[in-house]
Amino acid sequence: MLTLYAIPVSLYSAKTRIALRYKGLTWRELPPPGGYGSAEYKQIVASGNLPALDHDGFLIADSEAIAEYLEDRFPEPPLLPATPQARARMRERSRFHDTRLEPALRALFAHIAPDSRDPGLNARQSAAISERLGQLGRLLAGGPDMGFGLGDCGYPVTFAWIDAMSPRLGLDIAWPDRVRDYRARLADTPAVAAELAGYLPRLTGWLDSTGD
Ligand SMILES: N[C@@H](CCC(=O)N[C@@H](CS)C(=O)NCC(=O)O)C(=O)O
Repeated sequence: MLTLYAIPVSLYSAKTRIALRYKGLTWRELPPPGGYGSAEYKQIVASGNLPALDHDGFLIADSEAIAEYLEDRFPEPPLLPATPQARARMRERSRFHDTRLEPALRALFAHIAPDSRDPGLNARQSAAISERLGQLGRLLAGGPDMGFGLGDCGYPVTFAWIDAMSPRLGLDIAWPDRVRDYRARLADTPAVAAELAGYLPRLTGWLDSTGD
């Protein structure tokens, strides 16, 4: 049995659900025992991070480690291409999301509520996110083109966050044409469409609950 520890608006949990959906897997989802950040959950997952996956008693945390594990255990349909170079490129795309684009967005998370907004930070992160999107456009030009892969799972969720936060924080984001095209292609992927259909209302509901 696959059990995913997740909370409703967790960005990386949504990324992992896209991989699970793409693989056609079924799973049950539980909130972290004891609550988010609890000592009880840290007894299960040392880092206390979400998401974490329990597969028949084997527990693994971190969305990248989980996706690679799913690829090893459930190879069809593949999330990685066949050649070493194309696999490396797909992993590069994934790491770019987790270590470059998403952190530029995450820097705003503590400043979403109206009374904690910081116009200077919003301007700086608008520039940082736009720069990362420009870099992503250039990365995409180098392939790989396998329809959908491991490196694509995080982007639809982060793009949705950028959209949802832009009007609230007055972000000014430059979307390169190549990234717009990529985004549209991802949105047509059934696993992405299914995840976003449930995720977007939760995301906007949560943002509204912060006071907007
Ligand atoms: N690199 C990690 C990042 C996961 C992450 O940042 N998760 C957030 C929730 S979306 C979290 O657990 N934050 C609390 C913490 O880092 O202690 C992954 O890919 O799983």
